[in-house]
Amino acid sequence: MSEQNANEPKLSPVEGHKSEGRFLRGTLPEEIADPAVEHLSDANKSLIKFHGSYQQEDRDARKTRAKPGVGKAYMFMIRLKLPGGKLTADQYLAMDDICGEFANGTLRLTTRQSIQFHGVLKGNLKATMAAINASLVTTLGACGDVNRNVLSCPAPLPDATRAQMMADCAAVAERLAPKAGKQSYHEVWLNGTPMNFGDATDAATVEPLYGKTYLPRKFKAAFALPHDNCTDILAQCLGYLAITEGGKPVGYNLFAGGGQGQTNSQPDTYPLMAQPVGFIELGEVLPAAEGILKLFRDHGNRADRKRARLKYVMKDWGVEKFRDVFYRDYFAGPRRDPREAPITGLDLHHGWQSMGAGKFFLGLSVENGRIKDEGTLRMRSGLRAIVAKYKCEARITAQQDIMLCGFSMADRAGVDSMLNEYGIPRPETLSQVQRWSMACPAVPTCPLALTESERVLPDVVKQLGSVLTDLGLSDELVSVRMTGCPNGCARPYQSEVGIVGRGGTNYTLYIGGDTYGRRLNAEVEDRVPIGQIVPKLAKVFTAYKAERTTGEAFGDYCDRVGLAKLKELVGATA
Ligand code: SRM
Ligand code: SF4
Repeated sequence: MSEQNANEPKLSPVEGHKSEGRFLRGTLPEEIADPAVEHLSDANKSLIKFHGSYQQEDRDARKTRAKPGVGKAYMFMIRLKLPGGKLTADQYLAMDDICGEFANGTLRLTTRQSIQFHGVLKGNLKATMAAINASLVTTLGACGDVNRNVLSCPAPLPDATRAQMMADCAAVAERLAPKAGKQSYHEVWLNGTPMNFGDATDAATVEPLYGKTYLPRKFKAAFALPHDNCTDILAQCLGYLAITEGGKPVGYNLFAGGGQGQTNSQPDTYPLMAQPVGFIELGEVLPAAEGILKLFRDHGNRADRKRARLKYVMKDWGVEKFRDVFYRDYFAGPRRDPREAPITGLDLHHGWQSMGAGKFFLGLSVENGRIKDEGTLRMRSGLRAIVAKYKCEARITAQQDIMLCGFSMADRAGVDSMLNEYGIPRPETLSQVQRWSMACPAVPTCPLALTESERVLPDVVKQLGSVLTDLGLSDELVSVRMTGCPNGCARPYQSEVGIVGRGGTNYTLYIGGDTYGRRLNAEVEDRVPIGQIVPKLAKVFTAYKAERTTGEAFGDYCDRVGLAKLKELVGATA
């Protein structure tokens, strides 16, 4: 166990798993190889997350497996680490193969520009990891108490700022990746040479940023543009907002301390928006990333995992102290005030758009990020066929959507006809509310889910779409995000409508965020039965239609009229 002063709060058990885990190895090779081990020990369950995998169970199977002697249907989720959400055509096709061979036949695009495989059996874990790595994609650090997938606007538009952001995104991902942990990863999954780190090893030499106990909790970073906040940077631990002069990138406004998750039973947990720290020049991107990460490593809470995020360091210290400590102890460059650069937009990057030089990309809306074949909508087969035929690059957005990139003008008609053949809707044919909606996976895979999310949001969105059409509001941009618990994986606290699982079929209703991710919404009513969500929202939209000022967005209207009026409109019971 790591050494601890008697006056300090007791460390969380996960700190023990990390410090004794020999740089993420634990006894994973042994437990994974042993067919008699049906599920992992607690320590290995913690450590496997750093390798990009979670042990889960099929919650749908609980009823049929309730008989004595029949255990849980254990399975694993695997998450890729894909900085900026980029995949070559061959990598995309390999991931499609893998989901068919080893997982549940679906690819799940995530809110952090990645892909998850669900339903991988323990006996197939190694083969799945090997197949992923054979495509030169890793899963190391996709989960766990390290820097997670780094986000950047994936749109291949012909502008120097996005290209700079993508390069900086890759550089930050590489710099903040585990080093000794990478050797464990190789040993566990790829039959690499067993590590030889004795207890006397200087942790800071082999794992220079993290040491042997890594971070107190996960760490998240993203790049965005002021006119296109498609990565929701204010929800991140670390955000880089691009600053340009004369159309050229010159640096970034640095933000820190954003995050969404909260816990019902713990009122000192809440979503927070990231705060501006200062302006950095382009050459300071990596020192700034390291500095913020080390500040978190040293000052984050290692006793209470519910309060272990960087956002609570920011909240508890206040932004002035945070800046003082960062510039004094963690950043060698000059202290500069943030530049004036308000966030003014968020682009979903849907439809056909020019990449310049005669090339085009196509942004498609993927409902809740789930690429599957169901009925006449054969999204998985269709995307596969298009990628195989045109060898186009795939890019995943932080809004759970996908772009296919690199077509010529002559290719476009053929691609459009393949979309028709496979029943894949063009985004412009979908309702605005569907395009702007997201849901987390929740049941049946997520062990933390209190309610359904991904499987019920389509119906809610359909009903809401009809209400908006009847009110003549179908062209308005309204973001609706649903999660199966308050952890906030679909970032529901900064959308115009947030629907958060409470238990059974009841949800907490949040209203009044902003389509561009600049403001938190507010809790309007708790424990709303799912069937009442749309009727309650209809009342607010009716009032919005009657009372909005010219050009006023729905979220801005709700923010202006205030919580008391919103509660009255929905008939909140408490
Ligand atoms: Fe998340 C835990 C899914 C983005 C906050 N998240 C989980 C787990 C792994 C459940 C678990 O711990 O056992 C979920 C797996 C469900 C499943 O069956 O797949 C899960 N989170 C997801 C994804 C797949 C949701 C999605 O619809 O895409 C996203 C994967 C992103 C990725 O590729 O890396 C995902 N999670 C987020 C985000 C959004 C973001 O990062 O921009 C958040 C809110 C931002 C934040 O971190 O504050 C988020 N996830 C959480 C939390 C709350 C953490 C906290 O501070 O309290 C948990 C719970 C935890 O870590 O203990 C969690
Ligand atoms: Fe699971 Fe909750 Fe995240 Fe949804 S929000 S995936 S239910 S942890």
